[in-house]
Formats: sequence, structure tokens, C-alpha cells
Amino acid sequence: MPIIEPRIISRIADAVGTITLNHEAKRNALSETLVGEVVDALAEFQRRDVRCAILRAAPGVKVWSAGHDVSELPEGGKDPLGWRDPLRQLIRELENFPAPVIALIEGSVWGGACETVLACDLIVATPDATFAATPARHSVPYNVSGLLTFLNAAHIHIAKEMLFTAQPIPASRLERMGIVNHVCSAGEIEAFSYGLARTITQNAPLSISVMKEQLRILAGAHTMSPQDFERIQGLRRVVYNSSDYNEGISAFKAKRKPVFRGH
Ligand code: LCV
Ligand code: LCV
Repeated sequence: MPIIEPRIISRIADAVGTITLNHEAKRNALSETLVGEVVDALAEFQRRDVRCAILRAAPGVKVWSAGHDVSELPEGGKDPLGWRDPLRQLIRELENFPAPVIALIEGSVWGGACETVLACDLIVATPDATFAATPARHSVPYNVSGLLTFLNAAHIHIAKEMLFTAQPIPASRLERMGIVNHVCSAGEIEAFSYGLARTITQNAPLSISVMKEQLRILAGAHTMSPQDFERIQGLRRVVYNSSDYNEGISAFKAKRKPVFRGH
């Protein structure tokens, strides 16, 4: 039985829980295994009354996370971002975790990892950190609650630029738009992030936890008629049943640029 190296490192000190993504070989891709370990760590943090969590990668990393594990995307005909998808589970766990989660970002953030960072409560990044929303790079039909994460974090024009261009956007630009809370040099970002975490741990955890849950509910309070939802799901099905969707996955696996034909 092959021994699976842990994909993350987690620790607790002074009521601050730290999760370090630690699967460099696959650029911290959000695989089912890695997400499972993050979910277990958050559950342990809750049991140990952690009052603030920090989600980071190894110091000085080039790629914070390459996003959804493309090798785990279903072949055409199945919703690639259904309820039980690891990325969807990760987003819900971060949003439901009863204490603030600070995303400490160094390096590049891709696809579902971009949404993961935006689903955290505060974002601290180095100036050269970049964020790329990539569904359009892989012909993936992103899902409704996933797009709402982008819309809650960014003005619709910025969300559209990120999603339609799929290009990396620097943290410094996102800070100017209030999407990233703080930009700190690589030498300061750790001390700054833990300082922020400690400030939070000094405040009343029950008050913070109930405000976080209220803000989650308010941010998600969007009416959508069942008819609209069904129409959107039908439109998404056209995308994940398309040959473009399969081309996106094959091109990634073949390490070549995809050629999309619009069907
Ligand atoms: C699995 C990977 C990945 C990966 N999955 O290193 O948002 S959506 O809708 O798009 C959603 C579906 C989603 O999140 O899709 C994934 C979006 N992510 C991306 O488009 C980024 C894909 N990765 C890259 O562009 C490069 O890997 C970066 C720029 C992140 C790093 O480039 P670098 O040259 O440093 P490699 O590309 O050589 O990757 C090292 C190993 O990690 C695997 C990749 O297949 C390779 O594995 P092998 O050594 O076995 O070949 N890997 C990278 N990203 N998302 N596996
Ligand atoms: C009654 C006061 C107050 C006061 N109430 O002067 O947003 S929520 O959920 O928190 C909501 C419930 C809320 O708004 O809660 C209150 C939030 N406010 C604060 O936390 C600020 C509390 N006040 C202070 O930190 C200090 O008073 C400041 C920094 C504002 C001023 O300091 P300074 O040294 O100039 P004192 O603290 O000596 O206050 C002078 C007098 O005003 C009373 C205080 O009790 C004192 O009265 P006595 O002279 O009778 O001792 N006082 C100040 N704030 N929110 N009373």
C-alpha cells in the first residue's frame, strides 16, 4: 500500500490555526485528498476553539495553488462542479468555519484556488502574487454559487475581466479595488498576517462567529426563480457536454494549448 505523503501541514498556536498547502509536486492542486485534509484540519481547529485560521502555502512558493485538480475533472456528460465536488466542499467549509480565515498569499493562484481565496474572510498577499480565474481557459461551465463568490468579492466588471480573460491579475491591482485587504512584502507578510490574526483572537469569538454567519447568509441572499435556475443548469450542461470541454481537459493533459471550436 503506497504511503500517501500528507498534502498539508496544520498546526495550532495561541488560538491561531495554520493550514499550509504542501503538495509542491502537483502545485498544491485542490485534489480530493488535499481538500479532505484541509476539511479535517478545519474540524480539528473547531474542536480546539481556534479563533482565527490562516490558509497559506510554503513560504516563498511560486505557485500558491494551481486550482482544481484537472485530472479529477469528470469526462464530459457530468457536472464538473457539482455539489459533492471537492472544490465546492472546500468553499462551503471555509464559509461555514465559525472563525475568520485569513488567506496568506504568495505566488500564483489559479482557477478554483482563486475562488477559494475569495471565499476566505481576509486576504493578505505579496505584491507579486497573482490571481487567475480560469474556467474560460478550460471550457468549464462555472457554477452559480461559485460565480456568486466572485461577485461578492469584486465589482461585476472586474469579475467579468477575471473570468473572460482568464489572465493572472496582480495583487497590487486587486488591493486598489478592495478585493485584497493588504499587500505586504515577502519579508513582512507572515508577521503582518499573524498580527492580524492575534488582534482577532483578542476579540469576542461568539460575536465574531455570529457576524461571520450573518454576512454569509446576507451575501448569499439572492433570489433566483426555479425556472431561471433550471435554464442555467441546462446552459451549463451544453458546455460540459461540448467537445470544447473535452478539448480543454485533453489539452491540459497533453500540455498543449487548447483549440476551442465553440461546440
Ligand atoms: C492537476 C496539475 C495542475 C492542476 N491539476 O509546473 O476554475 S476552473 O473552472 O478552471 C477549475 C476547473 C480549475 O480550477 O481548473 C484548474 C485551473 N488551473 C490552471 O489552469 C493552472 C494549470 N497549471 C498550470 O498552468 C501550471 O501547472 C502552473 C503555471 C500552475 C505551474 O507551472 P509549472 O511549470 O511550475 P507544471 O505545469 O510543470 O506542473 C507541475 C505538475 O503539477 C501538475 C502538472 O500536471 C505537473 O504534473 P506532472 O509533473 O505529473 O506532469 N499540475 C499543475 N496544475 N490544476 N495537476
Ligand atoms: C457609555 C461611555 C461610553 C459608552 N457608553 O474618556 O458596536 S457595538 O456592538 O460595540 C455597540 C454595542 C456599541 O456601540 O458599543 C459601544 C462601542 N464603544 C466603544 O467601545 C468605545 C468605549 N469608550 C472608550 O473607549 C473611551 O471612552 C473613548 C476612547 C471613547 C474616550 O476615552 P476617554 O478617556 O476620553 P473615558 O473613557 O474616560 O469616558 C468618559 C466618560 O464617558 C463614558 C465613560 O464611562 C466615562 O464616564 P465616567 O466619567 O462616568 O467614568 N463613556 C465612554 N464611552 N460607549 N458611557
